[in-house]
Amino acid sequence: MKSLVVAIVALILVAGVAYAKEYELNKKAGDYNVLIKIDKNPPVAGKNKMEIVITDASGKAVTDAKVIVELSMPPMPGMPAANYKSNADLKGDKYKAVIEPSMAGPWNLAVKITRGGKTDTAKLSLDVK
Ligand SMILES: [Cu+2]
Repeated sequence: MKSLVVAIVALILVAGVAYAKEYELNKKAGDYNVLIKIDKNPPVAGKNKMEIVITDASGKAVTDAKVIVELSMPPMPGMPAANYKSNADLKGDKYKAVIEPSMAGPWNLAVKITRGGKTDTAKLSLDVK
């Protein structure tokens, strides 16, 4: 009986972790390490909440940068190129933004970090469902 309870608890934990799994990716932008999290995995057409944690070469959180998120899709048959830009706002030591891809498909995401007059960019591609 005890082992059954343990097995059920383990199952619930595994299911919980699988359910809570968000999109997460580490990227480099110049000397910065950029941790990108999206609340939906895979990201979806429509609203997705994004969280960005920027750390410098020494691992210290960067909180004095201007961060812009650019989302783009190259033109395709029946659709002109799409480009969206939004500011990521600092909350605590995280930058938060909402991205809204207008359709499913491959999107390019650029996180532009401007600090001390210099801009570094982390780029990634998103497979939006
Ligand atoms: Cu398209």
